[in-house]
Amino acid sequence: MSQGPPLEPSLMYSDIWANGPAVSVMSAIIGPKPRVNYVNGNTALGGFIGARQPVHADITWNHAKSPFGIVTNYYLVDVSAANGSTELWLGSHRDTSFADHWNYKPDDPDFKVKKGFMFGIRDEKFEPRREQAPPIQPTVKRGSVVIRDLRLWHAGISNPSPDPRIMLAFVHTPWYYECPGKVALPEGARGLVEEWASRENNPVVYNAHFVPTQLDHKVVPFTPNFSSRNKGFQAMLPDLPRGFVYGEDEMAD
Ligand SMILES: O=C(O)CCC(=O)C(=O)O
Ligand SMILES: [Fe+2]
Repeated sequence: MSQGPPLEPSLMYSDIWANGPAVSVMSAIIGPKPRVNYVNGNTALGGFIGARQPVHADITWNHAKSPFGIVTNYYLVDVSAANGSTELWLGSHRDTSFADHWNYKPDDPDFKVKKGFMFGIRDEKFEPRREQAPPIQPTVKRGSVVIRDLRLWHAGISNPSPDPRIMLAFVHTPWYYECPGKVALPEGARGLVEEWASRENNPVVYNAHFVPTQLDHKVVPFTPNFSSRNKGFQAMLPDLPRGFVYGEDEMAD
């Protein structure tokens, strides 16, 4: 289930929405005052065996080969392979590009066979990688955060335990990247957001779209646009097709 955290200011805890140590690490990688462009969560309901997502990165377009996006995953329950912790391909972000993705060549006959999932890493790419560094399913304590590069290959794995596995996800980009992704928040959260942006230690800036009502986190639209609008940044991207950007391109059928 794709379901974000409640958007009620009294439940928007600063140690998750603006976690100091996580922001400190991210600021060292992508620059000061990281921008938050996306807030969501993945709940793997219990009682499922054998199902999995294809290996993918949360990217569907031509991207840079240096760090430009960081995801923080906060765990609200203890996780391990026993309850479907995310499969992670450690190090895969260090030498990857859009050419590793299926939709780099959408007319590829192999890709057409895979209709039903549009995106993901090409099989011929992840098999050699497995020989070098096979994927892991981490064991993580409730209340911990896993920080990962947006380019990292990973996959959701079904949760065979009886209880839901709950993980929150926040996507951050550098200030100069000009990412259009906005987080819909209630007007009542403006004070919190301003405080996080202006605090002395580890400020973090929400690219927020404030609405004058309460917001039901269960029905906010899924808008994962992590692309850059900075023309200079775009000009240094690898010479590859543009790919698909959510909210800007039509989904192929
Ligand atoms: O829930 C998970 O473990 C991973 C989900 C995921 O990677 C996704 O939906 O893009
Ligand atoms: Fe993902």
